[in-house]
Amino acid sequence: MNAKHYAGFVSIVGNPNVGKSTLMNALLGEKLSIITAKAQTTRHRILGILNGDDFQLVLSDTPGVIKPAYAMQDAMMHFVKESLVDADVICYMTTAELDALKDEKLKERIQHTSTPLLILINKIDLTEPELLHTAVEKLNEEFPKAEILPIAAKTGFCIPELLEKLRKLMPEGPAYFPKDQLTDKPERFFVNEAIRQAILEHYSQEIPYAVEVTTEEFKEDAKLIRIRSIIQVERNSQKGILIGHKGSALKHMGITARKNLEGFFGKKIHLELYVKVVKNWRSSSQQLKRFGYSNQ
Ligand SMILES: Nc1nc2c(ncn2[C@@H]2O[C@H](COP(=O)(O)OP(=O)(O)OP(=O)(O)O)[C@@H](O)[C@H]2O)c(=O)[nH]1
Ligand SMILES: [Mg+2]
Repeated sequence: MNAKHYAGFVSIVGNPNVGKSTLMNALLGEKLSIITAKAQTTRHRILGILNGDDFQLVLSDTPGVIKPAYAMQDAMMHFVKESLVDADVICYMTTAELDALKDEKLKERIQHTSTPLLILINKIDLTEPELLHTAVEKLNEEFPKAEILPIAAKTGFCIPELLEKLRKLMPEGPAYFPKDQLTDKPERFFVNEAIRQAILEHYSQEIPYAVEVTTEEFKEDAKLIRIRSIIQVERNSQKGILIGHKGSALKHMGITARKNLEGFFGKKIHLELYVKVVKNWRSSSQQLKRFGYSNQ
């Protein structure tokens, strides 16, 4: 029998912290993207590939939309726009507070898109019915062609329904990726992300935003993975804060990072971390290229 197969790209876009990465992980049933309570957690377009017998959904988790203040953020916004270009469905995620999208042009582009558009009102576990009702009315006016769906990515509310809708919106066609592939990113990317997640959780203010992690060594044997990673910061003062008194801050964060990595890889991890100053890397096109933000 010649069974039909459906495949396509789903772009998840919206303001920082609305729950885009939580949604991607919920749809995948995997902890692929890192999630934190801080805005601008995601910096890249991360593909999460959901495979079924007769379908392949290629989900794009993207950075939250911001007004770029330096070159790294320009690259982040490039990833968002790029994900819209090849989308078969756009999921525009918001909360019932309906905070304005930080890029008016991007909002207009989404409003006038010819691509099927789902508007996801997330975090409805925290939302008063009155506020949700007002939000749906306002979104209906602003996006007359879109379908609006209230969800709670964190609790799983309406996630199976959303998945069903996405599957139905996929065009007929062959898979884009091998059916056993989960993502487009290499192992080391997720090592860097697991460490960055620990940094986001352990340090406040500007430190997490001034940090980029790279992994120099990843050696896996039957029982253990040995990882050596470098945490790059922009200035000496940031290096001091990261390391802390007699190395105590780095040590504490390192324990969390190791646990994150053990959770991700399901294996014992030996982790070595070093801190290095790379002056103003967030504004240097050469450094950004080295860190994988060159896609402009
Ligand atoms: N109560 C509740 N919290 C949620 C829900 N979805 C996400 N969150 C929380 O919202 C925060 C941000 O979630 P993320 O998934 O990292 O948000 P994001 O949109 O990917 O953020 P950026 O990558 O910074 O743009 C985290 O603390 C999540 O646990 C939800 O449905 N309900
Ligand atoms: Mg995210």
